[in-house]
Amino acid sequence: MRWLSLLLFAGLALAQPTLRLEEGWVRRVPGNITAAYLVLYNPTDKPIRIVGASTPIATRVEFHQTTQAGNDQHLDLSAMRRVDALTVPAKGRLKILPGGYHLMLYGLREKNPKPLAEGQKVTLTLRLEDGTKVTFTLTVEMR
Ligand SMILES: [Cu+2]
Repeated sequence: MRWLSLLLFAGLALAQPTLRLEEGWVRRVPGNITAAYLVLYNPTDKPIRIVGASTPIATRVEFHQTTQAGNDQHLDLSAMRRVDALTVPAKGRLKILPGGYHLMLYGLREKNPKPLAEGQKVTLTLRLEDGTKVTFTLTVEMR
């Protein structure tokens, strides 16, 4: 019986997600496009590359880098560029925060009968380079 418990415990430990979400929110906007921000911690000793993302509230999610400080607030399309992947360093953090990177969410109107509401919970699934997927819950906020 003790061995069985140990095996179960080991199994659970292995099934733990490789990335931890420390902070995450989706900006509440009236329009069809918004941005999501998150801080991810990688507890492993290898870098983790994120190659894709999806959420039920948007038709498409892209990784963007803000190229001019300050324009992030208005989601100025001329002040951002798309990047293919994001890397969370080994035993370190990736801060996807205003002025740096953001996740661009397109097609909100197609997916949501009502505009996003303050405090609404939104799931976001990240696809890692090794094929695994991790899902986090973000909150819709006006900030
Ligand atoms: Cu963008």
